[in-house]
Amino acid sequence: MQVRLGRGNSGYLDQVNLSPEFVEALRIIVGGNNVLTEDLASYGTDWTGRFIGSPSLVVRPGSTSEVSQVMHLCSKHNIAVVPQGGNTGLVGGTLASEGQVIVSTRRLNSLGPVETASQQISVGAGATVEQVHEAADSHGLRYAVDFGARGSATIGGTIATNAGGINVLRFGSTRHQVVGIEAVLPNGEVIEHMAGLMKDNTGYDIASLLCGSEGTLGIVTAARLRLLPLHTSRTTVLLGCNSTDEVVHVVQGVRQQFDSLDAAELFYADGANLVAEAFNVVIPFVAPVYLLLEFSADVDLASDIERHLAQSNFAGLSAVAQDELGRTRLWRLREEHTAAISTHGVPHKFDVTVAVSDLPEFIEKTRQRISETNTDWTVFIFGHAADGNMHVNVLGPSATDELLDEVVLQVVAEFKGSISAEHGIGSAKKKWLSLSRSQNEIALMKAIKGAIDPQGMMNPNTLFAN
Ligand code: FAD
Ligand code: 2HG
Ligand code: ZN
Repeated sequence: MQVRLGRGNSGYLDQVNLSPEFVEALRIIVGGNNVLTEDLASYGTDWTGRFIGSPSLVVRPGSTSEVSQVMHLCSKHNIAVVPQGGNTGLVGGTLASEGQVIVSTRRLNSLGPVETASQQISVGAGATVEQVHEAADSHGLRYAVDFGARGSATIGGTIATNAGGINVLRFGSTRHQVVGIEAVLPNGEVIEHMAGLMKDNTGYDIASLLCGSEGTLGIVTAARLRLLPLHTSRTTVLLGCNSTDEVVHVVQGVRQQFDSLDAAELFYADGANLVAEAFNVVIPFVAPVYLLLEFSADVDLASDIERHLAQSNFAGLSAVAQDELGRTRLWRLREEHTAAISTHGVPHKFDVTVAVSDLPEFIEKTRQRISETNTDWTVFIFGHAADGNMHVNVLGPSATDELLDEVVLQVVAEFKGSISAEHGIGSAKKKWLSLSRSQNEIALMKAIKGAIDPQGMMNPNTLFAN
């Protein structure tokens, strides 16, 4: 059973039957081919298949001006709007009810020139993360945000979720890469602040406010992004560890020793085996816990890393890759977890953070509480070890089950962690927002939302439970 949305819960904004005049006015703005009223399943269902909405219409504007006109029209007709980029989000953040309109940003996919002097690029919100990587790479530069859904996730979506990924420990999350923003407010007004000045203390930081706003404040239409020098040498190391304690110990040592550490990813034998079976990926050696480390620098670091591990008494097995093929082979073991789990059913997903030093105890307690709740459920844990950000995936409970969510998120609260490290609150976790944010904070967020979106028309099923 999936979580299905029928009639919306945003009050007077839901008009289950969109008027022919409204639909015709949209067609005039974006062209008839870009107003879809049938076969909306790929827009209406989330990546996991757990959240199924029932949008009445999808509109695909091709420019900022078209987005502005669409928003003005929706506001005039009191129609709720759900922004959507690549639809790779994992928390039901693009779930639209009947009578609501999905604004797809995928046609806003322009890529400006890579500006090597400023090391910046301006891109449309619909450009994918991978397109930005390719553009930067061709100029000896690099875009710091990276993760498995790079081929489909859009820059607008990554800004709206403040996406994290594998390189946060070295370069920060999406928020830290955004140096300029263009967005359309619910009433159709355009906000543009794209100069990309490195120093600019002229009042509130609107770009930062939109980072993590999950489509509840407006539609990001373009962004200016910081790029970084691309190092000449990359070294990827897979370590076989005996315990989560050992992983934490190795990560701490490596971080202290190497400022060239880009990524430190943890996964267990059960997840590695699942990936190996699902996608025919070779596991180089058997271990209870794996730690995947990646370093980039302008010198070859392989022997330094080997020396460091020997000096810190690391006694497990390891595999090293410095070429693209070898690197990809090792990374698949980690990155294909999400897809491999989905081949066995529709999971419940949690993306949580606790203090890195608490990881061993947190993981043990989470597994214990879940098995006390239901011994038939299967649990996979993996994630970004240096950030204390674990992904807990559970197969077994029905999509609408809330007991599991309650159990896992309460453990997170006991550890004073965050119930969303990187995917956002969406519709999946809005009921539990108060576990991570105080009543005063939630009231302030609602006041900001009310000031920018007084009609409550932006993504009404996301972030706030009421
Ligand atoms: P969508 O899914 O379309 O939308 C996500 C949210 O952003 C929704 O609330 C939507 O309303 C809003 N939104 C989208 N575009 C706009 C816009 N232009 N303006 C305003 N609001 C907008 N996430 C991570 O953080 N780290 C990871 O490591 C990671 N790995 C992943 C691996 C896989 C295999 C998959 C499937 C997903 C992964 N994700 C990860 C989750 C997902 O890719 C990110 O949340 C991503 O940022 C979503 O981008 P999108 O374009 O698909 O957004
Ligand atoms: C990752 O780190 C993503 O691979 C997805 O954030 C996590 O599938 C998940 O739960
Ligand atoms: Zn992640």
